[in-house]
Amino acid sequence: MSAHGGTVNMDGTRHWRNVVVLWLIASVIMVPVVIFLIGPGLPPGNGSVEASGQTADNTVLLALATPVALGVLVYLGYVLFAFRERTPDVVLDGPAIRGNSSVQFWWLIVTTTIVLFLAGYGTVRLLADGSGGGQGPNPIAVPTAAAGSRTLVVQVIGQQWQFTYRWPGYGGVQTRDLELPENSLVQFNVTSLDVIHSFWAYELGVKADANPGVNNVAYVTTKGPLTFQVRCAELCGVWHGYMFNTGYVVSKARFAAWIAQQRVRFAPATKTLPPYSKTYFPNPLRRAG
Ligand SMILES: [Cu+2]
Repeated sequence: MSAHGGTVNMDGTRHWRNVVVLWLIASVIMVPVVIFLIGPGLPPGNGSVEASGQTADNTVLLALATPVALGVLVYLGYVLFAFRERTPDVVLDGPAIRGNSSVQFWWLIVTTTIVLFLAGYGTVRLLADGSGGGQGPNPIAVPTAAAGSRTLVVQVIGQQWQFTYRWPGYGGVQTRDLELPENSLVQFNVTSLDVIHSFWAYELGVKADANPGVNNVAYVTTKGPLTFQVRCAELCGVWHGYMFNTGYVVSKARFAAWIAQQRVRFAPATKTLPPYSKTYFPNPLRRAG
């Protein structure tokens, strides 16, 4: 034992220094690999402004987690190697990590700092430009562009077992498919007619619960043309797995032609629909009232 708080072992090797140096080398190599090689491939991709933000957040989280994981792996690998049994029946033990007040102090400082930073980072990012999640009927994280009149409102209606889409800005027509114009701010108003569903437009970075009697608002800002998958992300009954659509982000001209065509096609059905509303109640109490 040395007098330097266990930094030099009985064999004279500076184990802590070795572990730290190995950890730094591994981190300097792997963090750029994560940021520049793995990060761009992380979900959900760059299909919308919100999706890009989520991919950036996933990259930040993975880049932060990498040195933490490497610290564990390097430490484990080092002790397995340095304190292996060289001579039969002679075990050279390393300095004890348990009860080491210096390790305990830095453990608390480092873990507390990381957790508090992540709590702050997550809060700030959740409040940034809509973030793609459902925010309930009164969103607090409204994209700055939403103040203008150019927000496209699309109502997403979940029911066992399909999504339909209602367009209050286009005569209240209800469609079976979802097409959106490129480079546009879209406000999804998500609700359900029966049980709890979840509207998950993966490549758009949007996921919002569809609850009966609730209007759940989620924003997305589309980029260029895109094919995206819509799936129900809440187990909603026997045909839950069948509840999906393929959606498209298209040019503004193509969107205008598509929605005009839908209005004509579904005109007879539109006449029989209840007026557009934030929620629809097949609810006996509401009917009785
Ligand atoms: Cu469902």
